[in-house]
Amino acid sequence: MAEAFPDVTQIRFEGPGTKNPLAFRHYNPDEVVAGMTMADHLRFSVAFWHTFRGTGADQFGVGTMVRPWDDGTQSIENAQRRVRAAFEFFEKLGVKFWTFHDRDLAPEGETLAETNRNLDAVVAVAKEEQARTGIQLLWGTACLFSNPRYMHGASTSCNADAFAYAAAQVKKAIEVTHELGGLGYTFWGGREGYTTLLNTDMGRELDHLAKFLHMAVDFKKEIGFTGQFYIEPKPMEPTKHQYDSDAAACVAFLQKYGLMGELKLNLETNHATLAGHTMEHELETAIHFGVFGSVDANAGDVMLGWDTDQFPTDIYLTTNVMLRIMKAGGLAPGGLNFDAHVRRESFEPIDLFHAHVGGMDAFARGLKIAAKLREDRALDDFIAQRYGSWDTGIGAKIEAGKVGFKELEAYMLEKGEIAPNASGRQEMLENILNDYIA
Ligand code: XLS
Ligand code: NI
Ligand code: NI
Repeated sequence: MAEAFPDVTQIRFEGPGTKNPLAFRHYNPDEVVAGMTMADHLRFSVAFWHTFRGTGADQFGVGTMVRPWDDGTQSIENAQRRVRAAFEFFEKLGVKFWTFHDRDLAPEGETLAETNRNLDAVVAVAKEEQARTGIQLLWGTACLFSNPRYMHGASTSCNADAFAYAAAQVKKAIEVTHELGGLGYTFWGGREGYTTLLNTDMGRELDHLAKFLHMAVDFKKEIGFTGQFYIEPKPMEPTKHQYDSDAAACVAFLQKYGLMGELKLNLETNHATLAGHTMEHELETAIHFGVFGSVDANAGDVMLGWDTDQFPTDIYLTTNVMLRIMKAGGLAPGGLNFDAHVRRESFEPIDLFHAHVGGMDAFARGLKIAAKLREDRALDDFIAQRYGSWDTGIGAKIEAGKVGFKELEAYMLEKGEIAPNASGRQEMLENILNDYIA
């Protein structure tokens, strides 16, 4: 097959001064930062659905993307050619991981059996390309939201047959993920939610979602798939209320249904902001409850209230994300998956490179800044000192569980008033952060 991107050779690190738009200014894969290579810290992954299936279509118009390797047909040959083009892209970009949905890879057939055969034919090419390049599958997933059969949801549908079909589809998706040596498998509940409670038995739907995940866990163990399972929080879109609305809601769900330890979270920036949270809030929550898994690296638009899935370019964001990832002890076996697409107006193949190079450089800068902040304890010392009252005296007794309300009443009756409060120094800390980002 002719090259899909003939004008691009390997993207290389040229350093901050370069004027070459197709070079890294900051991402230098073998450079060691805080004891680990940048490649190992960042574990970049390309999302096949956006980068190789995104058409640029929106509610107001048809697609705009020019993709010379794609003849626009639903043929298996076209699907296989697309996979080869994708691996050429991954290689030239220099990423080590990719992700896909079953239906991005191969077209649906007339029957489930034919659909499964189509998938196998394309997975065979992906397997060949993985072996040729050494690029690994970060996670696979199933598309349980596009086909009209899932209009009421998949595992949370009112129609039991939809649950059964989804189970068959996920079974196959886990099998091919296993076949490709995937490091994980993601459940994003595309339509697992509702649009009105007037027609919804919410408790029953939640029970069904849990049942579905338990079946998936059982099946995974049965076939010896050891990859990490993830659920991906998102509060809305396409439904009005999605059940996995944010990290905290996911923790409550996993706990109630006995799934803690089986699933971790794949956190996405734009989903955090849709939920009214910062990405760092979602990361802190997941880390605290022991369910941090992987990241869908993207960004929303402050002016637009939907999942615009843009490439991350904001250094404050990448710094804050990398601070938490380093705090969590790293990403592996997760990664930074660019669940992001180029704008409708950026329709040429080369724009795919600009987008990913920019996202990778933004994260490389975030990593270097976060590493320096940590090394200098520029924020950590302040936080430790802020909580100093808990290290000795009454604070230490409370933390150790040595006192109750009666002892605390006696303590306060004797002391009369609390020790003076100290300033939170937010503005000073913002200035320190700016110093490191500059
Ligand atoms: C959609 C989700 C989706 C998942 C994979 O908003 O982010 O892309 O990551 O199904
Ligand atoms: Ni995502
Ligand atoms: Ni998303």
